[in-house]
Amino acid sequence: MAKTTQTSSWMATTLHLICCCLLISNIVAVSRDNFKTCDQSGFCKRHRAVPSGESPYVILMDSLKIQATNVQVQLLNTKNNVRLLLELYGLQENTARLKINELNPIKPRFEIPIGDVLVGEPKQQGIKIIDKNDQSVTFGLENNKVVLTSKPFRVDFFTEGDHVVGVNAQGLLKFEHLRTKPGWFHRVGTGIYSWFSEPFREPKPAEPDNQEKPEGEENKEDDEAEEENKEEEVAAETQDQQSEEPNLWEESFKGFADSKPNGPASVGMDIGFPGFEHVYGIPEHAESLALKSTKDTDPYRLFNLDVFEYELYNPMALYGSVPLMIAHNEKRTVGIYWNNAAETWIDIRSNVADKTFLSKVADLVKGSSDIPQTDTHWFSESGIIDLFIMMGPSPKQVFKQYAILTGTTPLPPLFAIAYHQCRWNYNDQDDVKNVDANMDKFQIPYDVIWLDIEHTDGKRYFTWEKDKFSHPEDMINNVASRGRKMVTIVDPHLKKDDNFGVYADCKNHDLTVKNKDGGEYEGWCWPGSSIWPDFLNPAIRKWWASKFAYDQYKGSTSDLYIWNDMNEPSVFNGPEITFHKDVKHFGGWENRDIHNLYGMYVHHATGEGIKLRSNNEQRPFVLSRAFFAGSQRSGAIWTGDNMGEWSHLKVSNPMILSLNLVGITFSGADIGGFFRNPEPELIARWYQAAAFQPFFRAHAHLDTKRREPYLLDERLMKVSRDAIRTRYTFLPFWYTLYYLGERDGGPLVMPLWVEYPEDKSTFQMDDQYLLGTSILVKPITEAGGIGTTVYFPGQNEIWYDILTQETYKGGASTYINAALEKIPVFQRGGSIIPRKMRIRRSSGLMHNDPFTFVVCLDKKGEAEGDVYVDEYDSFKYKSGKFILKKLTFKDNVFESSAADPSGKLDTKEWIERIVIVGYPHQPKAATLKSGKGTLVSLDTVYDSKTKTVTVRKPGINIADDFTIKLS
Ligand code: NBV
Repeated sequence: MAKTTQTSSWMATTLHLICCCLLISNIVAVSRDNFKTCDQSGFCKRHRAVPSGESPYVILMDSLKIQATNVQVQLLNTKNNVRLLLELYGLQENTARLKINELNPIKPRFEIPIGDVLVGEPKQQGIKIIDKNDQSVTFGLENNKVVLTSKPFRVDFFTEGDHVVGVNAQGLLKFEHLRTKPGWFHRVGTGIYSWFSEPFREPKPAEPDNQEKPEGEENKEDDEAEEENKEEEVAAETQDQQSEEPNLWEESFKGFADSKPNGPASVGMDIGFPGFEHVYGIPEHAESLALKSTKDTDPYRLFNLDVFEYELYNPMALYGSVPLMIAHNEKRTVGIYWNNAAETWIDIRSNVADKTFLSKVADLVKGSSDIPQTDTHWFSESGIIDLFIMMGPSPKQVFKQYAILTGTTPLPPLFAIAYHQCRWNYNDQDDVKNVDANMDKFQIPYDVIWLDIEHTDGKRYFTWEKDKFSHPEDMINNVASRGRKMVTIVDPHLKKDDNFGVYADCKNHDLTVKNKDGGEYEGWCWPGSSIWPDFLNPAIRKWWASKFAYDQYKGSTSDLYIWNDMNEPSVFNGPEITFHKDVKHFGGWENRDIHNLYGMYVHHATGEGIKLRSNNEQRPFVLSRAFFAGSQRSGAIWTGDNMGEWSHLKVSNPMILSLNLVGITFSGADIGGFFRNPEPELIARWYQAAAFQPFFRAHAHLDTKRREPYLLDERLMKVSRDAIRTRYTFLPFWYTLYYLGERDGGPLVMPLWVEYPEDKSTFQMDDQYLLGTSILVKPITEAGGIGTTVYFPGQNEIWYDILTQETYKGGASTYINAALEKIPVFQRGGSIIPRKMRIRRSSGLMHNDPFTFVVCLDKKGEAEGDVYVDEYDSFKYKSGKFILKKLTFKDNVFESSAADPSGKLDTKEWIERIVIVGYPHQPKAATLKSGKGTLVSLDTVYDSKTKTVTVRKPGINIADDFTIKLS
């Protein structure tokens, strides 16, 4: 046993060394052939080969059952006589749900448990029949119309009269029904299945019915019909299988066999967006924000994978998956969410982008009269079709509709949105002490220092390397004495070592993922031979959460938080560096069915652990690499192992925007790039960009040169430090955005079209973005950059440079000089932003600091904004311990009033100054009137060059309502 363990860690170390050597010699790029192309994936090939044209599916109108909020009807595949059940639900808030499953599956197909991705059973909403004939039936749902057409089968969604989504309009629906393996025991004759499929058979799903039947007769008719259906199905089945391709019952990739015990089980369908030229979403890909046609490439792939040195601008899968796509045009926005956790591919075609060169020339000459259209084709390896159609019609309504389904990002503790200093690895507790001291010496604020895998005892998570981290609690307490926190990494693979308590516990209680034969699944990862807890099982998630209790995780304290890496999961010796698809999870499901959920469950269970250890008093902070729809509820994610290259800084913008569009708002990229030694200028420019992205962390590979910001030359150190300090001055603004994000959903950083939906020139823009609705950012992402052209959106807007207060007119582009010291960031006229201008070592030391409100006036001389305040780390805001103020400036009066009177908080925070930019003259007086009714005269300073009035020391507590009148 001991020998095996030693050999395994030796192998893991060797593997690691090989990677590192290749890395140092700079000869590694993504090892493409580790990952499947569509051609190497049986179901991908089969779905791509479905010819468009008349669908073999027809609706059996006789089977239509209409209820108050939904309809059910059977679909018949006229080629093989297999029947499907279609359910269409009207949901609240302009949303519809279309579910397609087998009518009589020989065993249940996987559906994601309610509560795991969907926050609950979606609330249904009444639908009414508008029209019905032999061929079609039309329903009304709020301002929308849904038309089900029988032959060939298609479903069309109209909103306010416009056709916005067409389902199966191209006839690509393909539903591989579960079947018994043909061969020796293949069933013959009528209705008897082979012995080996029998043990798996589960009770059939209840038949939907709204018609009463005489007692005793209820099931008879159905049973007979069912039996008949089966006979037809079965007769067609053999023929069906023969006409299909090989690899239905087993497949292999690079020598890895996939036993596919259930045979083919994939589902796929086309979804078209008439009138839409642009679609967005479906992260994670290192790709532009506006998705591209996949005519000449593989489809976009969603399959959580650990991709070493990923390539840019291609559809390959990465660490996480969110099957949400958003289509937008000048008039409206729609979203579709494909609720399926299996490997999924999405093809995109556009009648605009896919035009030939000649027809593009002809369009230029004659002008094009074509209505743009984007057609997409989705297919997943197993599960069912469960499609949500969110009909907006505005971008913000789509975000809300999706937030109702899958939830929002909970407000993080304040430290979590400040600056994080990470590296693989801080070597020992002295190293931690030195970095901490140097940050102070160079007056660079930071909140969290991180420890990567080397801090553990032989990659046994929850333990400490005894010599290097002999006194973890002292180390954490020392850091915490300056208001800071620490994070340690806890990966989901557990070293196979009976002396390692967490492993032993997992093994003894039989909590691991199983291989196809039911034994413990074993694979290779950092610790050598490892096992993986089966996070699909809610009880195992609880067990995992309990491991974060202070008496279990020895050396941890309430100032220690967690990082989950490798949770796709990464398995060094697995196919595509992950689990075999036929490994077994809780409930008998294969990894094939649930793959994209695993990482989300790890993330979630870890967060629960942090809550549990504090009796639900402490807000958790957990960073995860893998994610799925709904992961936003568990906290932060990052874009994985990027590179220290300018191109990776550039792509971080669209990647984070894409994540934000699909609700994963708390996201960021490794500052500096994880692999390679970035040039110092790149590091500084990366700090500037990341200071305006939601998750703000520097990180670097083990073999890179040290690059803490204080190690840069003086000029670049100052540039980086200024960027970090700027982030700290904006923390109250970020914090307010996060709060509103938890309440309302929607992105924190967003493409310009979200706020200016009619402005076509923004539809493909992803190198500049908005932070909330008030800040416009255009990071410099080019080596030697000295400026950039910024597009200022909004015909009627004025934009103010946040440093110089220079103004720029909306609806035009302007070249902005941006030497190294400058971050092109602008505040919108008409907005008020809360900031704290006293720079300290950490945000923890800023809790009681006073506010500055920056008011930028619009053309009418008005502005508005919000400020949110609470205890910054507890859950008490949920029971009313908070302050939310509406801030306005109008008719020369600044006003702060309670925006949510249910909130109350005692705080020392007060208002230090109000800066009003764009004010035409020096006011004669500024008079403060607070709730007590007393009038106090305040000092003002006017800068005529920048047209800025600074109202000095209102001195009033942030909790109080007040006005300040300028005259
Ligand atoms: O734990 C080591 C690294 C980590 O630093 C990085 O951030 C992760 O994305 N981890 C991947 C494993 C090794 C990568 C080569």
